[in-house]
Amino acid sequence: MAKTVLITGATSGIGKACALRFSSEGWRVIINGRRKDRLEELYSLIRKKFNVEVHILPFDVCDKNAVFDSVGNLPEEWKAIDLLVNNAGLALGLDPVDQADTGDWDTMIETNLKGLLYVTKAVVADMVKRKKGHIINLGSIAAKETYPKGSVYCATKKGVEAITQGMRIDLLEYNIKVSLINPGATETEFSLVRFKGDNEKAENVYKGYQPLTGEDVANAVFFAASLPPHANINDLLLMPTAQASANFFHKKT
Ligand code: NDP
Ligand code: 8X3
Repeated sequence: MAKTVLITGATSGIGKACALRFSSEGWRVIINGRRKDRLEELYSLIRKKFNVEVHILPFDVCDKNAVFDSVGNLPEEWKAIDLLVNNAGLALGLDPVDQADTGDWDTMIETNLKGLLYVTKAVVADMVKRKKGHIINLGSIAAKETYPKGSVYCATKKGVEAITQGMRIDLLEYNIKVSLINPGATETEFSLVRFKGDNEKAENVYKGYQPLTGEDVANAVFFAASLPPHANINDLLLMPTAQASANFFHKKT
């Protein structure tokens, strides 16, 4: 029987690459995001390329009722989820605390922390019953090091790290694995979202060196999901070779 993965934030970047990677390996995939048109495109692409089962589950992870309704009302054949990839997330703005937009803070905290918690609670209930499952959370180098002008985004990822550790302890008795994958700079729509559509600023983030791709991160997520039942990746930091830490890059000028 093919395994089933639910991936949040599969309309772009790392989440989309995960959906393609898992489906290429024969997994059944449940794809989430707010942009339904993109989910429909991805649905068609996966069906055409890999001919595996796909289920579209559009919801905003911040909308508690939508999360619990969507997951609670999954069709019977999609209810048993083997793996949850908590990937939906974002940074908004790159500003010192005295100048940052409080609305940006709210959205990052709502999405990266509360959204991840709602989806986990909705999905884990069935894993607990079945005493089986795996949750992979997307952290970041930002969970390991706070960088200038990024305090709240970094705090949310530090929070994801703490939540991951807590979940691992709480879910231990139910045989549920909990992993954290922390990428460094990865070229996706992340910076375009952070800089609110400013293409030039977004492109500058990845100039002069080779960043990770969504596929690089999806490979790490798939590796974590592929270990035998007795082994778990607790915490993995995956960086571009040209990035030594949050702030040290070897860039060609
Ligand atoms: P993208 O912007 O390319 O993708 C983000 C995804 O999250 C989109 O599919 C978006 O879908 C989804 N998303 C955002 N908000 C919500 C929401 N409220 N409800 C549901 N889905 C949502 O960025 P990445 O692929 O780079 O980011 C994926 C994860 O990886 C994030 O958690 C990010 O913090 C983390 N990360 C990224 C790094 C990078 O350098 N790119 C490095 C380290 C970690 P939609 O808009 O359709 O809802
Ligand atoms: C995204 C990468 O370096 O902007 O988590 O925090 S970074």
